[in-house]
Amino acid sequence: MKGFVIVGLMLALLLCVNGNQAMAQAGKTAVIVVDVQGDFTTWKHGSLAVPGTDEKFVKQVETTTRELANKGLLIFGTQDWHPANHVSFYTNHPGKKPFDVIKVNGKTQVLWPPHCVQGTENARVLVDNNLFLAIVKKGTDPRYDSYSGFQDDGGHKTEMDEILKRNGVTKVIVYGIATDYCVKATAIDAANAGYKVMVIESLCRGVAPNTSKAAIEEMKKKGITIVKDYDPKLVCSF
Ligand code: VGL
Ligand code: ZN
Repeated sequence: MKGFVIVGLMLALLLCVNGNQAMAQAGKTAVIVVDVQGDFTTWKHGSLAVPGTDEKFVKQVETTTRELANKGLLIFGTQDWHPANHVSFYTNHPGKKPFDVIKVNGKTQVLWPPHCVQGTENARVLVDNNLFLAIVKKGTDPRYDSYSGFQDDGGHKTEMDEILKRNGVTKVIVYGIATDYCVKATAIDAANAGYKVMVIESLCRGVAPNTSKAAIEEMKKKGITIVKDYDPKLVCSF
């Protein structure tokens, strides 16, 4: 009896150390690193720099992502990738200022400084691109914003869900920029699509403290697990 227990524990440990795909529970765990791009960072003096996004933060994201990749988790990224005439840029709305909120076709739209313009230096993903199985681009339609890595405001889906399913993923760990916009939208869409979701708070940064706090609460209400820090044990039991 004791022997069985010990063997069982060792097997569980082995499976965990070996990363993905435990025995009975089918389904793998993936990571979605959200929009860690130059324009969202103070490090690269981005046009929409989010507080607390210095080089140290980005390196911390990269180090943890590499560790998770080494455990066998599948790593995905999202990349905000706007055409120059994108609806979310205040410069495309005469008379408007950055962070003004307007209605476009009945939808609320925050107007941002131009950012993550396709093929510009600060649209780059700053985390080692070789870590990613795929980087999913979003916000490519000039007419619609897309905080979520799964779909835009027009309801057009990215390839994210398809790729996750193709890889047998049932659980996702989400972190990146910004807590109150793209991290929130991506985590909630993942939960709505049926994935089990965990968000690592210390690997996220938000545009503003109040909206970030509200975002954490909203995600919790959706059944998303919020953890403060990355801890290998938490990932094992997830
Ligand atoms: C984002 C505002 C505009 C984000 C993207 O990545 O959170 N925020 N576009
Ligand atoms: Zn954007």
